Amino acid sequence: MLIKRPEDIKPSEITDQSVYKSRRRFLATAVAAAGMSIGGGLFYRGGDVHAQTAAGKKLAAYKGLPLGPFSTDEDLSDYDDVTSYNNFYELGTRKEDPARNAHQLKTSPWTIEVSGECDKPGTYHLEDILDKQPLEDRIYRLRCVETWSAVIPWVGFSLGDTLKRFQPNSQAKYVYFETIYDPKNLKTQNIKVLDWPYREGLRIDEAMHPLATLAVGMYGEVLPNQNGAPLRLVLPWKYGFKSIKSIVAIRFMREEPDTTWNMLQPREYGFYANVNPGVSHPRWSQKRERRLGEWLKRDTEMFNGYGEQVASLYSGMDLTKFF
Ligand SMILES: Nc1nc2c(c(=O)[nH]1)N[C@H]1C(S)=C(S)[C@@H](COP(=O)(O)O)O[C@H]1N2
Ligand SMILES: [Mo]
Repeated sequence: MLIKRPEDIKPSEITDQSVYKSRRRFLATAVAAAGMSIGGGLFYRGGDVHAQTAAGKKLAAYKGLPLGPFSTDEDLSDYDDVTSYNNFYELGTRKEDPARNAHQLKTSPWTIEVSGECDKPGTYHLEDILDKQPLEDRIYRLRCVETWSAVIPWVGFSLGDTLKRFQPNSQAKYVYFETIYDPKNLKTQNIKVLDWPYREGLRIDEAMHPLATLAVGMYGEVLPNQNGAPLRLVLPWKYGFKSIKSIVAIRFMREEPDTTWNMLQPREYGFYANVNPGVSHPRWSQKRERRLGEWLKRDTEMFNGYGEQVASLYSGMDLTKFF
């Protein structure tokens, strides 16, 4: 498969997103005129945005994908909000920094170093991984620990199926991920705001869950750099910090790996980080959340609303202890 990276896309080709947005604006205006309310993202379903583009126009990178498992039909968050309000400390620590510094991240070429308890370790090109994985539109919620949330149509594929290709052995109880370390270009990595590189981990059964996603795009397009290009995790039942961006290394491990936020503040951020309105962050309640683009807060759901799918992973565990 030929992967379209942002720098390969000519300006004349970047039409889909603007068509998508202007169409939404048009419909929003029409509905407002009719005296009704409207939510975001009523019009994006499994790639049909692209069917709406004018004939002959270049289509976005990822179109007409099947809808992935457990996708929500809630209103989508606005593309502009999702790409301008980010946590990505490699590109700066304020929410507006990652969009502004996005150019600091060089996403081509991109390789992923696979190591540890597996039979097929090695250096894999991103293209090679993508060649083997059927892409889907996976419309999942993302809930940040700072109590904002979003509904995003990710373009992604199964983390578990990808990991199986590397043939983890019976010692592989955990899997560890690492983000790019490139202080020459990623200027914030010259400051010790955290112990670079950013790192995350999962228990192997969590990683094998069908909701666990590797994403390469969103809204039918290649991932913008500020959202974790070219390859990131999406774990919709966990707080956002588990969804590590711009992954360059995967390691199968026997022991629970170190994880960035747990290393920084173990009292505040646990290894599991499952969305749980019943367990407060020491400095704030986790009971409510604000959807990007909305004013009123809404109640946060256990496991971010994915309890039916994932609760069994944690049966018998005290989730106030393993937070
Ligand atoms: N490498 C890396 N990954 C990261 C982060 C980061 O700072 N660096 N921030 C995390 C946090 S706290 C959140 S809430 C999500 C935000 O993803 P988004 O910007 O696409 O909404 O990315 C996560 N992944
Ligand atoms: Mo977060």
